[in-house]
This record gives sequence, C-alpha cells and structure tokens, in this order.
Amino acid sequence: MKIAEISLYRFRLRLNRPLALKNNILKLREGFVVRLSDESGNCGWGEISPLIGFSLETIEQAGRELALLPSAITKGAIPPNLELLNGGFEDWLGGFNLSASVRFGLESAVLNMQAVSKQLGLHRLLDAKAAAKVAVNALLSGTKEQIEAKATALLGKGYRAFKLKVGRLSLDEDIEIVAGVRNIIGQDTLLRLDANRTWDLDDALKFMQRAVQFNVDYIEEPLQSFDQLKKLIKDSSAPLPVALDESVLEISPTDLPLGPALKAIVIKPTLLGFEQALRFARAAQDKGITPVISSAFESSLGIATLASMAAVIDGGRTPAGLDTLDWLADDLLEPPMRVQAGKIVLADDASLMNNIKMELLEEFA
Ligand code: OSB
Ligand code: MG
Repeated sequence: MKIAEISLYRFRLRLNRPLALKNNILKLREGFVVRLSDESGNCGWGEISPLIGFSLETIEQAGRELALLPSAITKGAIPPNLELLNGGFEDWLGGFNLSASVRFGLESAVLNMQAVSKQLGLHRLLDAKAAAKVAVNALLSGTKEQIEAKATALLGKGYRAFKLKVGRLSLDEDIEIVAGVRNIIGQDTLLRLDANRTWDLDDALKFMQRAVQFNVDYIEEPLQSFDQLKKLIKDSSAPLPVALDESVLEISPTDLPLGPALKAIVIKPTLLGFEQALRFARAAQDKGITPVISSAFESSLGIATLASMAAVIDGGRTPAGLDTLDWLADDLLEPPMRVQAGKIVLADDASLMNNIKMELLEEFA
C-alpha cells in the first residue's frame, strides 16, 4: 500500500461548557486532522489533539511538525505489517522524533486507511475476533448536586462504572461526595477516583483510609510525583488500590513499577502514540496490571480510534475512560459516537468514519 495523497486540516470545536483542566480552562477544543489516501482512493483519517497541561507538546509544536512532515513519510510505500503493532511504526517513524499526538494521528490515519481498504472496522483489522462493544466509565465532575444528578441519570441509562475527581475540595467534602455517589450507584457498580496528583503522602493516606469503606476500584495518581507513588505502590498496607496516569509519561513500557497496591494503568494514546500505547497495555497485562484506555477530550474521530484499541486489548470488558464527548458542542463525525447503555458500539465495517464534517475543517499547510 502506498500513500497517494496527504491532506492536513485544522479544527476548533465549540464546547458545551468550559473544560477545567489542571491549570487551564479551555473554551474550545483545537487540533488537527490528517487524511491519507492510497492509490485506489481508500482514505483514512487521524486526529491530532494535544491537550494543554497533559501533552508534552503544544498545539503550535504539533502544527510545526505537521507543516514539515518529511517526504520520507508522505511519499511512497507504507511498510508491511504495521497493523501488527509490534514495532513496525517505530521502525518507520521513530527516527523523525515526532511528538506523541502527531505520531498518534499519523498511526491512526494509516490504520484507518488499511481498515477502509479491507472494509473492516479498525478493531476488526487489528483482531478478527475483537469485541464490538466497549464499556466506559462515566466521568463525574461539578458540584455535589450536579455529580449526584448525573450519577443517577447515567446509572438509569445503563452505565456500570463511574469515575469521580477528588482532591479539589476539603477531605470531608470529598468523602461526602464519594459516599453519596456510592449510595446512588449501589454496590455492584465500579467506582474509580482520580486525584490528579494533588496530595502529599499525609493527605493521601488520610483520604484513602476514609475511602476504604466505599469499595473503590482504584484511585489514579493520589500523590504529587511518580517517586512518591512508586513507594506507595510497594506498600502492602496501602489502603486503596492505585493507578498510574500522569506517571505513564515518565516511564517506558519496560519499566512499569510493580507492587501490591498497583492495580491499573491509565493509558492515553494521544499522549503516547498508538503503537506505544499498545506496548504499555501489553506490558501491563503481562504483569497482571489492568490497562485502561482513556481519552484526552478528542472528537468522535479520535474516540472511535481509541475505542477500537480498547476493544482489542481485553474485549472491551474493562471500562475505558472514553466518556468525554458530551463536553463537545461540535464534533467531527456525523453521526457522532455515542455511549449506549454504558458502552460504545463499534461498526464491523468501516462506516463509522464515512462522514467527516468538512465544514468544521480548515485547510492547513
Ligand atoms: O485526569 O484522567 C485524567 C482526560 C484528560 C486529561 C486527564 C484526564 C482525563 C480523563 C479522561 O479523566 C476520562 C477518563 O479517564 O475517564
Ligand atoms: Mg487521571
């Protein structure tokens, strides 16, 4: 297969409400998309959406890389067997030192183009037996009232996993919200927490000890640094199971920390690259750690690609962190991806990406 044509676009999507991130409040979701086509006219799309405060690169940096994409990438034959995701992309693209979001977008576009040429959904290209549904965790944020209303509504819609942000309020307030959510969702529903590195060891332990009674699946990044978290992971008396998220950007798949308290690693392919994300997932599974594929507020185009990866990794059973689309007022796919009864449903053919909303795309470079 050859790349016959490459087109780059920029987008700015309106949000339904401002997106409050660590040190930034986004009013628009901005990024790029790349469209590749082969000699037969099959085309594949990829989303490039660095997330400020989480991606190591800025959107400007990603744009510069895209504007200067080496002709070694954009012209000529694509190496064989890339869809095996066992190092082919790294051999092909590794030498160009592309940032993670650009790498993810290019890898996605190539894989989606291959899927289209075989008239398969991306998950089917990667694994003929892949599941067609991916469970997701709902993402709860806002005031106690908003969180409880959302938990009630989504439980009724069939969600069986919830993730709650903690560490922004006082200990008592946080615990009250955790208790309220657990009370609403009942005992048979997964409850995950995410502290986004807010606490020192003392505060983290205080919180974790009080949260034990609420049967927490895991808490992401309770401590301020990977070094601190590593110590907690090795501590067999840690009160709650923990998950890596921000720390994943500071390690490589071969040096995942091991210890009794490490239950899961949250993998955000936009921050890592597609093939690299899968490498983390496989390394985690080899060590008995649960990989959880998660979004960085991509459009439906990125979410469809991420859901395909989650479907391949463990049959879509472990709820993925992909329930972020309702922040977007505009979206790049028509119809957009939607969560149905707590799951994202993938199409067996390549139809998900048939309709890209060209009117939201501006030609770039
Ligand atoms: O803190 O896990 C986070 C999205 C972008 C940046 C950081 C985070 C997230 C999410 C995604 O929470 C949704 C999820 O994991 O459920
Ligand atoms: Mg997190």
